[in-house]
Amino acid sequence: MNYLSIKDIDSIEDWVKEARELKQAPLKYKQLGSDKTIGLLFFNPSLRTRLSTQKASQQLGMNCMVMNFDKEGWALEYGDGVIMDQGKSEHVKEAAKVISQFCDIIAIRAFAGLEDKDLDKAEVVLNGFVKYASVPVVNMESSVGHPLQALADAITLQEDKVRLNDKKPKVVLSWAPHPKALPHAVANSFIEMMQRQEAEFVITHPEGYELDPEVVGDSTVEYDQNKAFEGADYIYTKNWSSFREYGKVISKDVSWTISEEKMALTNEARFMHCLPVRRNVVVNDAVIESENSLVIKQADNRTYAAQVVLKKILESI
Ligand code: AN0
Ligand code: CP
Repeated sequence: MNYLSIKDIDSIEDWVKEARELKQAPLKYKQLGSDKTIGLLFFNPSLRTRLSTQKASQQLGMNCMVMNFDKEGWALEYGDGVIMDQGKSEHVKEAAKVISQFCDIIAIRAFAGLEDKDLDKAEVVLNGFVKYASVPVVNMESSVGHPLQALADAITLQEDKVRLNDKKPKVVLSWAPHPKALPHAVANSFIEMMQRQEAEFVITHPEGYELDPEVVGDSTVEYDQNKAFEGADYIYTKNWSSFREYGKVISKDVSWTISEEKMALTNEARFMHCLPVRRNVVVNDAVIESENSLVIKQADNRTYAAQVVLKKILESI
């Protein structure tokens, strides 16, 4: 069993329930992973994913090895039949097989390059490992998805929404400005997760920031951020670069920054963000520091999202 996208979850409701049970008793399955090893391979930086996945594996009794592949590993080739006389020292065909001998599970972080849409959609790194590894693979944010984040977000929403007394929540995914071009992965997986929730779900962004139509499907898109925020119970904020003008920053419009004035348009909405976040660019200090900010809880739930995923994989091997 691999965990590559939200599609690998058979029942989000059941997984969230199980994650919340693990949160109550994190060491209950300490025997399950004894004598098993997970290898976390990072091709990009991380704080939360790295520490929460490590912690989750340890709470399941596993050994955990972490490798910053971009800095410590050989530069990998992924193409078939390539004459490797340039910068790449090793092929994923060997690397994945070798790592599979040391690890019972391989987890990979490899962001989108944001230069070539087709290359990113092909998930060259993640799928290279899936193809040539002989052990299960976990996605710790790939070119097009961040399913551990979206599962943690589902847990956070489930915990918080009790305050709404069974009212169907209005959840808004809002683009916000950012100086650098960022990937679509977090937004994509959040959308895929929300499409499977009982909620009124609205995506809002400036014109030109439409996400992959294959992901958005028939989800509602509202170009007027103020209108989208009306009556919202949750504002989930994320910057992403343009998908159409692939990887480009086409607007840094600060009127999209999440401010107290914007939050005042909502139904006392809770503010959510996956972190890391640039303060006073994406969200103002007052909003992220307010009592309605869930960002620290979201990060905490990353441990239990990872733990339920690893538990299910361990049970399958
Ligand atoms: C990354 C992104 O937007 O995909 C990771 C988020 C979890 N963020 C940055 O690069 C700032
Ligand atoms: N949210 C998240 O994945 O954070 P890191 O990039 O710090 O792991």
